[in-house]
Amino acid sequence: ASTFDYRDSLQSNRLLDEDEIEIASVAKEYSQEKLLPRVLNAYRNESFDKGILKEMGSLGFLGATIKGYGCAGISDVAMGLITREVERVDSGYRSALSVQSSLAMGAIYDFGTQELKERFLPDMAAGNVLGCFGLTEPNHGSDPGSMETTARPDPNREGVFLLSGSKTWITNSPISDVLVVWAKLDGKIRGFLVERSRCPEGTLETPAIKNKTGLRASITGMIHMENAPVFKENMFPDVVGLKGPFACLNNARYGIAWGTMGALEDCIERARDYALSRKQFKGNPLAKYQLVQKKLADAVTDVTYGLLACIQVGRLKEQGLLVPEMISMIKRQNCDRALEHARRLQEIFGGNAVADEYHIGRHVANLFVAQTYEGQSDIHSLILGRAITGVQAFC
Ligand code: TGC
Ligand code: FAD
Repeated sequence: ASTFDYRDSLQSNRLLDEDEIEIASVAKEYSQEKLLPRVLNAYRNESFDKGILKEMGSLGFLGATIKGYGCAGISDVAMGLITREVERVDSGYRSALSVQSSLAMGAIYDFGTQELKERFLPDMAAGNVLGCFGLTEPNHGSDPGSMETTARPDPNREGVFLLSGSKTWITNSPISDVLVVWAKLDGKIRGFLVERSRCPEGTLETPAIKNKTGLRASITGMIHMENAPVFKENMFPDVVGLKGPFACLNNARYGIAWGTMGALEDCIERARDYALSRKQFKGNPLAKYQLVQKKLADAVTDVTYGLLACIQVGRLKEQGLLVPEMISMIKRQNCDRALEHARRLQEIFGGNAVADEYHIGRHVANLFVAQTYEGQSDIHSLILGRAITGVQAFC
C-alpha cells in the first residue's frame, strides 16, 4: 500500500517515463555533488565559473530539447526536471543554463539560417561558445517594444549592419562570445547575432553589474554598442517584431516555472530538518508547534500543485498544444508561491536564517529575481487578464 511522502505528495513521478526519471537522477547527482559544494563561495564572492557550462554541456544539459546539432533532443518534461535539479541548488546556475539553452541557442535554432545553426549550435551545446540574450534596456524592461537600440546599414560596407544602443541586466553578457541582440531596423524589431571576436575595439563593451543583492552566483552585465558591426548573415532573416524574442522567452519562462519549484523544495527540506532538530520551550522541537506545521503544509501543497502543472504544460508543449498564456500562468504562480513560501519558511530558522550556511536567505533573494525577470509577475497577471477579458491593460 502507498504511504504519504511529502517529497512527492501526489505521486507525480508516476507521470514520468523511465528516460525522464533517469535524466532527473543524473541532474540531481551532478547538482548536489558538483554545484552545491561551490555555491557558497560563488555567492559570497559574486563569481561565476565558466567551467560549469562546460560541465553541463558534457552531460547534455545545454540546448537539451534541440534535435540535432550535437544536442540531446530530450523531452520538454525532461528538460524541466533538469532545471528543477539545478535550481534546487541555486537560481543563478539555472539562469546560466536557461540563457545558454532557451534564449541564445533557442533563438539561433528557431530563427537562424542553416549556416548559423551549423556554425554555432554544436559548440554552444558543448559549452565551448557562450551566449546571452539582450532585450532589456535601461529605459525599457517590461515594455521592450519601446526599445531604443537601432541597427542601420553600414554606409561604407555592403552586407554589414551597425548596432548602437545599450542593454542592461543581461545574464552572462560579460562572458559571452555571441550575443543575441534585439534592435530596431527601420523601426521594426529584428534579431542579430553579435560576434564579440568580429567587433573592433570600442564598438562593444559588456561590463559586469557588481554588488547584486540576489542571484550573486550568476554573472550579469550590460551590453553597450556603438556602431558594433554585424554581418548580414548574422541577422535572423524571417522574424520581425516582438514575437521573435517572446517565442524564445516562452521556453525560458517554462524552465523558470520548473526551476523555482526545485528551489522551494530545497527550502522545505532544510526548514523541515531544522524544525525537527531545533528545540524551544520544554525541549520540544519546533516541528511540534502548529504554526510551524502550517507553514510546511502550505509550502508542500503548493510545490506539489506547481510541479503537476509543470508536467501538464510540458506534455502539452511536447504535443504542440501549448499557448503562451499557459506559460504565463505557471511562471507567475510558481515564482510567486516559491518566493512567498521561502520567506515564510525562512522564519523557522530564527536568527540562524541570517547565516548563509543555512542557504534559505540565498533562495529568498534569488527567488525575488526569478519573480522579476522574464516578465515580472504583475506583467503576467496582465497577460492573463487580457486573455480572460479580451481587454489590454498594459497602458
Ligand atoms: P503584444 O502586442 O502583446 O505582442 C507583440 C507581438 O508579439 C506576439 N507575442 C508573442 N509571441 C509568442 N509568444 C508570446 N509569449 C508572445 N507574446 C506576444 C504577439 O502576438 C504580437 O505579435 P504580432 O505578430 O501581432 O506582432 O506586445 P506588447 O508590447 O503589448 O507586450 C506587452 C507584454 C507585457 C506582454 C510584453 O512586453 C512582456 O511580456 N513584457 C515582459 C518583458 C520580458 O519578459 N522581458 C524578458 C527579458 S529576458 C530576461 O529577463 C532573461 S532573464 C534570463 C535568466 O537569467 O534566467
Ligand atoms: P520595470 O519595467 O521598470 O517595472 C518595474 C515594476 O513596475 C515591476 O514590478 C512591473 O511589474 C511594474 N510595471 C511595469 N509596467 C506595468 C504596467 N503596465 N502595469 C502594472 N505594473 C507595471 N533581461 C534580458 O533581456 N536578458 C537577460 O538575460 C536578463 N537577465 C536578468 C538578470 C537579472 C539578475 C535581472 C535582475 C534582470 C534580468 N533581465 C534580463 C531584465 C528583466 O527581464 C527585467 O528586469 C524585467 O523584465 C523587468 O523590467 P524592469 O527591471 O525594467 O522593470
